[in-house]
Amino acid sequence: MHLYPQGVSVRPGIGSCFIGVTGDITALGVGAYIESGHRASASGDRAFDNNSANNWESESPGTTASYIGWNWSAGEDDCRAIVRRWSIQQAYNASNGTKLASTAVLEVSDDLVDWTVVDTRALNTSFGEGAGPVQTFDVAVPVLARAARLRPTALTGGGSIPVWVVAEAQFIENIV
Ligand SMILES: [Ca+2]
Ligand SMILES: [Ca+2]
Repeated sequence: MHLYPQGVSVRPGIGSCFIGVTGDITALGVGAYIESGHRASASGDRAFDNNSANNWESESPGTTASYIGWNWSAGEDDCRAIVRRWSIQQAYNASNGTKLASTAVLEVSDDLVDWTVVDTRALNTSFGEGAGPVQTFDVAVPVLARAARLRPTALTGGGSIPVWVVAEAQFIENIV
């Protein structure tokens, strides 16, 4: 007979990584970034380099299929994570030199083919030059998965074709 101590958190699922990590679980040496594409000199690593002074910029033109994310099962890694919280900094729909509002969708996947929407948030784009605020959101019903990504629900543009710009993205496992 085994007795289990009270108050010990038992995670659902098998192969969950980052147990006990309450912060950012991107760029911890496990997995790799994923992206739909990028403009020249604005590759996906820029969304995860903890430097808000540089940005990932989607392929041009960007679409609602444009995304930036993280795969915890890339290469020889085989991890799954529960993204309970995520943050984004300085994300906007860029068009013709203007920062337009955007809405981000958080999706997770176990096979990087079928994606499930787990959160949708309108982003604050009312900032001027320089780094915008870090916006952090909780996921109401977190799902264990191998990968997570963020993409815009719409991209609009005036005089030039739109791109989606993200200075920093973080996927956070929070057991609190
Ligand atoms: Ca980070
Ligand atoms: Ca950056």
